[in-house]
Amino acid sequence: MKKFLMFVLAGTLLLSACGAPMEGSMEAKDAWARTGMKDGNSAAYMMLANGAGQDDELVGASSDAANAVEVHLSQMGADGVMQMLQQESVAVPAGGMLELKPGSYHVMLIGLKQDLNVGDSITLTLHFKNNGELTLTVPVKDAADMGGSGMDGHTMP
Ligand SMILES: [Cu+2]
Repeated sequence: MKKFLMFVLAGTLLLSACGAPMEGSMEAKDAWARTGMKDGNSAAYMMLANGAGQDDELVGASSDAANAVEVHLSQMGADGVMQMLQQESVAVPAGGMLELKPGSYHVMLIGLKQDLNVGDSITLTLHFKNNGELTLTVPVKDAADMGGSGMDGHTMP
């Protein structure tokens, strides 16, 4: 019986080793989220680097910090008003990067369950088509400290 257990354990270890990606995987860098008020909205930004050997897509996100989490793209509408369009999927090519930043792609946190103040952090899970999930601890920062106060995308370096 003991021998059988050892065998199962060894098999599990082997399996998890083989399940690891061979050429790295999806990484998120410099993640931060905007301050916000309970019942209001916030947005999270980061740089995604696809170190895996295949193209991937960001297909959604989830967090228990908000009632709903969506992937959005901000862009200037024909009427000169900034619009946010929900994205079903955003490509992250193999060996490439996807930058989520003010005025562009972002993870929208809709209906915050509590105030987000500078120094807080939230847990955010990104869902990918091929690389599964990536769970991040995202610090809350003042957008003004991050080089831009608005969503216009021209004030970020
Ligand atoms: Cu948005």
